[in-house]
Amino acid sequence: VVSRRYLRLPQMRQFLNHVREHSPIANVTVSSLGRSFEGRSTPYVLIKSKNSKGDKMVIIIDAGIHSREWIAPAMALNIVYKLAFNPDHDPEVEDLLEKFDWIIIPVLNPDGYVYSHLNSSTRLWRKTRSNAYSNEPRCQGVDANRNFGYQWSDSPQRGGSSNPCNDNFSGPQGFSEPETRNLRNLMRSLEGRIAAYFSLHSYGQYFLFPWGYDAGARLEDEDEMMEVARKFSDTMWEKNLWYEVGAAAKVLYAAAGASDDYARGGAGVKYAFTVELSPADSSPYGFLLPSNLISSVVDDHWPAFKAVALTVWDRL
Ligand code: 0X9
Ligand code: ZN
Repeated sequence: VVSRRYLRLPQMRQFLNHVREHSPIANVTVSSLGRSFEGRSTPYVLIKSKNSKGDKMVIIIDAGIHSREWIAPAMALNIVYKLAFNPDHDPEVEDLLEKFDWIIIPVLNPDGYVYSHLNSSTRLWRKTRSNAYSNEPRCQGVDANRNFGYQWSDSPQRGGSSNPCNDNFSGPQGFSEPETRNLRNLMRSLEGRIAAYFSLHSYGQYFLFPWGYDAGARLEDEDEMMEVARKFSDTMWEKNLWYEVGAAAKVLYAAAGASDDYARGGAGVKYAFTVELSPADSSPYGFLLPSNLISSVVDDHWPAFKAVALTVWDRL
């Protein structure tokens, strides 16, 4: 693994620069998607196979939309590591680099991530750190996963809120926040090239696809999405980890303005998923997954991501 601890943002940036300079098998670029509310750059990594030319279909993986879900950025960084260094000498990695270009955004909400590392009283911060809608410190921030502009709604029935003090505050309108616009702009720039999108969250062990905005909305290709999703849960089950799969609003709860719905409905990405990583719902750890478990989470989950990517390739 990259680290047996949860990295802070500056350490992550260092790691990404290291990867850029030293990957033996891939051309790695590290750029910024744009700035956050507090002005931080949002690094993303583009990984292309060294022995291939031209633009391919892209797989996008993001994490850290919610700052307290630390295992998600850790998983994303380790995916960068697996792809750029292939430490296990895995022929599937070579294959996946031939098939796709990979874009990984380890922390889409850098302000929140930094804040959740500040001290133990801010550890469970979920939102961004915008102070545009309230002067009260405890009411800062927008829930970035309620702020994407597809079927955006701030109604509580759809998992949102118009109250800045609420943890699910949707913002005043879709894409009011720089953090969500940063991902939107990337997806726009790759129009037609995005084969799959994975948004990493925690916790509960759910592998979800759209729609999430309303439990009554059904994808016309839900059966196909279910087949692809089962690749993930079947592969996890080989590690004795149980994942529940299905449409987000049905399996979990309705939540409008999430990134998966925007990817599918706004950016036209067929295979758009939200992954609620470990621990399981029943675990007492919740968001506070001990760092000594990072390496097993990474090694347990990587095969399932590979399996879904390969299935997506077969179906393109
Ligand atoms: O509520 C969320 O944003 C996600 N769960 S979390 O516990 N990580 O906050 C689930 C989002 C699922 N996708 C949609 N509802 N579209
Ligand atoms: Zn989340």
